[in-house]
Amino acid sequence: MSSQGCYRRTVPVGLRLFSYFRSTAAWRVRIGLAWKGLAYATEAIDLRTGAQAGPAWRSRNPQGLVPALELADGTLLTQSLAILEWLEETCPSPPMLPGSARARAEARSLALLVAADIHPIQNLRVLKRVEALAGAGAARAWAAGVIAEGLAAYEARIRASAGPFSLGSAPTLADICLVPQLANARRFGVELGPFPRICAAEAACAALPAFAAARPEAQPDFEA
Ligand SMILES: N[C@@H](CCC(=O)N[C@@H](CS)C(=O)NCC(=O)O)C(=O)O
Repeated sequence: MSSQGCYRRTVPVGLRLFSYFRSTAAWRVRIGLAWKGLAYATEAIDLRTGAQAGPAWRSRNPQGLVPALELADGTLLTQSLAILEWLEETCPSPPMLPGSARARAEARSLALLVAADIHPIQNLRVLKRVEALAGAGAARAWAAGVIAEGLAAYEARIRASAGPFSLGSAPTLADICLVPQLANARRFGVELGPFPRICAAEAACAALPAFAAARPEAQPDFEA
């Protein structure tokens, strides 16, 4: 874990993260920022009130989603994985990606398993549509089902790799996507017993200050 980060070396001052404490995509970016030791301001977009869909936020991000990271020059970066890759390129140390091209592909593949194949089909707007079509119970069952199916694949992918993290002795982009997704798994009642390697990776991450700082409970907009 970086104690000094590279804030003064390569990244301009004035980073502002548009976030929501419970957003798992924003949580990924919060881990990345903390991992790099970067200071930033938080601007909350309250998903419970629908602020993400209002004209004020959509005029900044037409997708109506969080997170977004505003740079000092006013540029707004969107999409959590794009933001994390920007952080990695502009602030390479400490790394979020492994040293070899093959290992980087594995880390990105696991990150995408979560961020592209699990999360988008259980996010708020999708669950609202499932609920409108089939009721609240169906939305919860839908979320639990797609998360459990995705985590089963993730568990199988990392079972043979040395721990304690998803891909060995250091956390990567894969863990940065995995940890927030597990909060959603618990929220929707997914049984995590069948995923011992995933739980071990989560426990290893929880011991790191960057992961602790990014938890929803540690955010300025947190509400129980
Ligand atoms: N692919 C996007 C996903 C962003 C996303 O779905 N964000 C959720 C919160 S985790 C959101 O803003 N949901 C609002 C909605 O669905 O209306 C990313 O990785 O940044």
